[in-house]
Amino acid sequence: MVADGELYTIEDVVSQALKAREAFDILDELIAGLQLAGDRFQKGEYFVVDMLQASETFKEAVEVLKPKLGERKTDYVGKFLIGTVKGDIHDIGKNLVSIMLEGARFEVIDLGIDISADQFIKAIKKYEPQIVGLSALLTTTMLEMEGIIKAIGEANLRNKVKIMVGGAPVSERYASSIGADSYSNDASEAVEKAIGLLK
Ligand code: B1M
Repeated sequence: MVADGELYTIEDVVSQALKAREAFDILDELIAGLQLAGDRFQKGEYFVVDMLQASETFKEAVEVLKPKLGERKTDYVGKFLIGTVKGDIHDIGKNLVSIMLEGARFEVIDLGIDISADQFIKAIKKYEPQIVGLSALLTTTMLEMEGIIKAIGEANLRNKVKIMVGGAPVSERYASSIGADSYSNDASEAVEKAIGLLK
């Protein structure tokens, strides 16, 4: 249903499924649906608008799952500033990371998409987070991460924050080559590693 962009019926179907199944199992299937949409796009069977419809359907479904994925609690363990880097408008993975972090009692400040080094720096000064998270989904925009980390250093803020990077094209090796403190492959690993970074 996600791959086919069945926006208007997904909510009912996911609500029904939740009565019998675990939220995280359903989430895995929803992600597989997005991947299928991406494959169709790569083969030229889908236009951008079809991927957009798939992602809107995914988001609608996640709204139903949200209370089961991570309940928002307020006795925070730490502050996590997150954003998708400049030039990149993909936010589904970042949003999942944020939901799971909130479930693990992080206060999450989500700057949104297409965020420049300057915007990250202003937000670090304003919110004073312990961890800054950078997300990128394109092989072109992941290169922005290095510049953002450098700029944070030039603003004399590098020793005040830990930096985590993630997103489909990013790897552990790339993360350490650009001076990030941590890399996570998915949202649950991001939570584990964020807790580790606080220590
Ligand atoms: Co785009 N897109 N897209 N897209 N899109 C991909 C990424 C692509 C792989 C599709 C393909 O060709 N097969 C391809 C990238 C190719 C490349 O760079 N190698 C691509 C392209 C080319 C594009 C455009 C350039 C298309 C065009 O316009 N010609 C364009 C770029 C726009 C831009 O950003 N400037 C574009 C646009 C879009 C839509 C707007 C239509 C839509 C995004 C909507 C939205 O996000 N609101 C979209 C979508 C939906 C996709 C696919 C289909 C799905 C992405 C997704 O949400 N995955 C994607 C194909 C695919 O992934 N197979 C594709 C599910 C999500 C849960 O996974 O984001 O990886 P992910 O997040 C994971 C982990 O990576 C990790 O945890 C998350 C949860 O487990 N993670 C972190 C992510 N961030 C993290 C941060 C952390 C830690 C972990 O710490 C801070």
